[in-house]
Amino acid sequence: MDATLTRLTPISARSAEKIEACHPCLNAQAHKTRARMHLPVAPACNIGCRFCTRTLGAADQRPGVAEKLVKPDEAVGYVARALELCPELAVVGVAGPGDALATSHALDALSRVSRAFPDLVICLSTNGLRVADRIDEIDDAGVGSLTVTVNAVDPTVLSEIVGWVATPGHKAEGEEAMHVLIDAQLRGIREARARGIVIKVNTVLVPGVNDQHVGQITRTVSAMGASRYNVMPLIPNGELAHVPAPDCRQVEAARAQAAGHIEVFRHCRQCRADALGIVGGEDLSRELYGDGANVATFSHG
Ligand code: CLF
Ligand code: SF4
Repeated sequence: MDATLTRLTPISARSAEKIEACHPCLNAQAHKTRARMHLPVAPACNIGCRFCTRTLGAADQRPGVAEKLVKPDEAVGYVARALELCPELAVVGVAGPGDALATSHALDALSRVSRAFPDLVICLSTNGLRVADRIDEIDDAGVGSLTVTVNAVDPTVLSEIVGWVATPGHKAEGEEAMHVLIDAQLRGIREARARGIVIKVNTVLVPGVNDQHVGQITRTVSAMGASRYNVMPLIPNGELAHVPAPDCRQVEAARAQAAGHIEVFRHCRQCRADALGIVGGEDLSRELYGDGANVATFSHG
């Protein structure tokens, strides 16, 4: 194992090389030794994924669940407590319950955290609709790693996965709306990369819809500047509850399509929106957030 990972040396914010070496969702070695926490601060979303169900419940172990929503001015206190519970903490991220950029909550919270804890990597996971037009705020908040969920780069394919897209003052459906989302995602990836932010793309793999499309997705996002790729098997829910989840063979086939175009991350555990701990290890979220009422939630990692 790389000795630099076991020493848990501080990470200076926004050094792409250091972030890639120390981020548990970007590096298979760091995955074993460094922890991440999610602040469930994003209350709303601006697109309608057909598989998304923001349901009640603290018990489910899947994206889409958190114990409670946290307010931006509570974020620093939660991170301080998380560092006590989990000294391996290296990354503080927002991955839900809604979209991190649909409201101001996530960037407000992360901005406070990056100023209070400059050695922690700041991570943001989003559907990508607002990355390009909020890039200055993202930069100012100290975001070092960004995940954009790109489920298709073809509007026809995407319209089977996403029902609607809302831009300020306008909510649209159909392929034209999907084109708006894809265009925003690709511009966002390009602009974030230009700011030195490390970019991972997630795809929710929907059998029979985008499982033959992964090569095209990864070719496209890699050309825009993404450096990591993660296949997230569909958890059948909502309008796509009737679609069976992909099996291991289908997930591996998707990863194989991606492999020639981008580095593939293989250790994702489809975290909750309030996860805390080493990925795959003990989840400490109940110790951190366990005092609140349940609310409708979702996340996309
Ligand atoms: Fe969280 Fe996502 Fe940042 Fe990681 S999770 S916002 S990039 S710090 Fe990681 Fe969890 Fe998989 Fe996400 S294992 S769901 S890939
Ligand atoms: Fe929004 Fe994420 Fe749910 Fe899609 S999965 S509707 S982006 S919260």
